[in-house]
Amino acid sequence: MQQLLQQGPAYDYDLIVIGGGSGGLACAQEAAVLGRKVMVLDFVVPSPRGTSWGLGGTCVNVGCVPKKLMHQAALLGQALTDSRKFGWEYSQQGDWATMTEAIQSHVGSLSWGHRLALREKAVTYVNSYGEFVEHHKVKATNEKGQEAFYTAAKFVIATGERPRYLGVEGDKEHCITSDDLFSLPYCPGTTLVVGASYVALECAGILAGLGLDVTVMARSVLLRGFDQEMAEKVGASLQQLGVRFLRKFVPVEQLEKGLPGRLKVVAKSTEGPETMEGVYNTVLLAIGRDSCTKKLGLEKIGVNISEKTGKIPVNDEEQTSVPYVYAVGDVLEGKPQLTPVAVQAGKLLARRLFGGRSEKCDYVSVPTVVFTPLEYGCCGYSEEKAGEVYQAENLNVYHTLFWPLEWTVACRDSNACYAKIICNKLDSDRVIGFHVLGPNAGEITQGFAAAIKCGLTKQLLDDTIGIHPTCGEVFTTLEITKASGLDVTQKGC
Ligand code: FAD
Ligand code: NA7
Repeated sequence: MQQLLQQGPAYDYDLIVIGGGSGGLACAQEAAVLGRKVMVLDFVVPSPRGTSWGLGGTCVNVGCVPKKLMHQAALLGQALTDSRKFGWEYSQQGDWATMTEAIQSHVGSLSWGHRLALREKAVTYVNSYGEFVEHHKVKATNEKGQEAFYTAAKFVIATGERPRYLGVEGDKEHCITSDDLFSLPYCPGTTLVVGASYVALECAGILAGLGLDVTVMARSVLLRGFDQEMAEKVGASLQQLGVRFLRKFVPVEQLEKGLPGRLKVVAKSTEGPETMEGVYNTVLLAIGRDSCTKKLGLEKIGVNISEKTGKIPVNDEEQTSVPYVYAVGDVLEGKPQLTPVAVQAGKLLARRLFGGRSEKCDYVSVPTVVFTPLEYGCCGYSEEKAGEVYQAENLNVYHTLFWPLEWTVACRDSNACYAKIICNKLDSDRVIGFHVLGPNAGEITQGFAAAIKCGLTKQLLDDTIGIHPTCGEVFTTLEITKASGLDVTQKGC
């Protein structure tokens, strides 16, 4: 009896993870490796258009993975154009169905791989929707509406987010979101992308890169939260690709279906009474994502969520307001919403809970990339934010436009690519912001992010010998500060 009391009540599992995406799977698998009895509940509510997918969450099924593969398809199209200058002769007909089938086949194999990995690690996977019904107890409802109940000592919420809709008549019926795009069974044709988030601009870039007629409707700035000088350059690079921008407009009226596959959109200016109309084959909404926290029964056990954002505030150990309930990934309030962040947080959480470790997830200076055809990579502060935190007079901003060697023969724009670092004069010119717009910016930024974590300064960059001829080497020879006002344009074709 004494022993039973010390052990506490017997639960079905040591840990139940709700949500089998990037964060949830990382946490569940690590806990299982550490010898714990673990269950994962994962359930995908189909999109209003009926799109659904398997285990693995957003990244694998409707996010990073299919997005990057379509980005690659768009880059290959551009490479074909360039290749003519290098003597290749090809016809340039892309086929939407072949592309999506190939991408979905890879996505399916990754999702299946996640199922196998859970089985190998003896994690119980249940394809059901989870919600708390009382302390330490969840109800799991499967596709057929059958219910089961499970208890656990600890819980991790990793339910992610889903795309938001406009709330105008006909939007759910007629519009698609990124949840639908990557497996769309037909070519979307002339497309209106609503929103100016990274998801919006990436989707616009992919479709334009694939040769479609694309318009972006942005109600205010591009890429809110990112460095605005870079955001405008990303916009300019999309315009060069043929993307049209309708700035400061929002769709306000009914999206009515005209002839088959033709949607009429009425939009209103955000600055005056002006309205405009357009007809598109496809309207893709990328106006933000809502956290999947509202139907989790959190109120039944007292887990606080932010009323405004629906997100879950946690302490620096990812613990919610209820001590035995933790949260990781996109549902977290105020944390970067990226797969590697969710994975790192999930893994470290399991190690702290069950492995006697103490390392916490470091959410500072997380690098990220916007995968528009001309990629934009960044790490650390935007110029605006650095100015707010350190005051503009305490910053040295080094910058240059650059012309990738690969672009010279192809005669591409000599002033589209841009490199910028923001350094703190009061701290040995330490690099506190890193920004690059150019080919393979993701690959470039990853390496410099490690250097920034090690305390990179301008002097260390100057002391680094470049790799020639690369785009990344531009950061080892930066000489011109913005304050000097010197010309950074490059001579082109
Ligand atoms: P998710 O991966 O979203 O997983 C949550 C899972 O929980 C889902 O399977 C969901 O169906 C399930 N679920 C929800 N509620 C319940 C419930 N009650 N019961 C059971 N299951 C439930 N990040 C990058 O790092 N790089 C990129 O290039 C990138 N590109 C992106 C592109 C797009 C279009 C989008 C939308 C996102 C992209 N992201 C990218 C972000 C990345 O996908 C997310 O940060 C990441 O998937 C978050 O992981 P998560 O575990 O929090 O949630
Ligand atoms: P964000 O970063 O929240 O951006 C939302 C964008 O959509 C932004 O440009 C908004 O403009 C715009 N928006 C929002 N509501 C509307 C309406 N009603 N009409 C027109 N435009 C609108 O969302 P993301 O799509 O990037 O998703 C965030 C997460 O997705 C990310 O962190 C990853 O996890 C994946 P605004 O700037 O507010 O004027």
